[in-house]
Amino acid sequence: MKRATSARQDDSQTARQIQLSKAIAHALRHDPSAYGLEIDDEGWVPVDHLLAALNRNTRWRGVTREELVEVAHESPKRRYEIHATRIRALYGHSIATRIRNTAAEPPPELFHGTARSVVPEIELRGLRPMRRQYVHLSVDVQTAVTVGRRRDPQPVVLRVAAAAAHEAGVTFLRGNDEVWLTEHVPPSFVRRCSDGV
Ligand code: HQG
Repeated sequence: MKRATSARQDDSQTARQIQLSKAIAHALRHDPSAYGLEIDDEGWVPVDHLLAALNRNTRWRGVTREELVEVAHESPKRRYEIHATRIRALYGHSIATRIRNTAAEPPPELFHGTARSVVPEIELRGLRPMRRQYVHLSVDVQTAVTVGRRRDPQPVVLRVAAAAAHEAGVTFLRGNDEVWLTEHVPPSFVRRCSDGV
């Protein structure tokens, strides 16, 4: 298999690294202003500002730049990107300002793992971003299962006809190598996956 599941990879981080990654995600995806951070329209903030913001919190007072950079670089799901002096989250945002990601041609099919309870609503209205800026889609079934297990021990995996949707005018944005983003997938492009789940 190409890679271990994300959940398994997460186990390779220490508890402290996981908590620090959660704090970084909270700052960069959900509530930058609570950390005194100003995020630009591509989601970037200076690493120094993020470090200073974390250091202001008693829990993260001792965090060094090296530790922060290591957590960001070694994030098993490639959640973050560091370029020169700046850092950003690659997906997952819920802040009001829309983050600009790169539009690209998606693979023919993408997958979405979710709870059994919401499937009828998705079949009716399509995939919606809910509390985030975008719908998050996985490149393979196994990753979608892992994502879905966050919500349901027996998740449903939905197959998205991404190429057909793209041809019909739906815009797809690249999050990272495993995650694609889009604003809405109409129900006609969503089907339950029968294989492997
Ligand atoms: C569901 C994690 C009702 C959708 C993961 C999902 C991912 C609908 C939930 C990333 C719906 C939103 C994102 C509709 C969608 N009616 N429910 N019409 N359309 N939903 O957490 O995709 O570890 O915002 O199925 O691994 O679960 O944080 O999205 O169950 O990559 O890096 O509404 O977050 O990554 O839940 O997860 P979420 P998601 P990190």
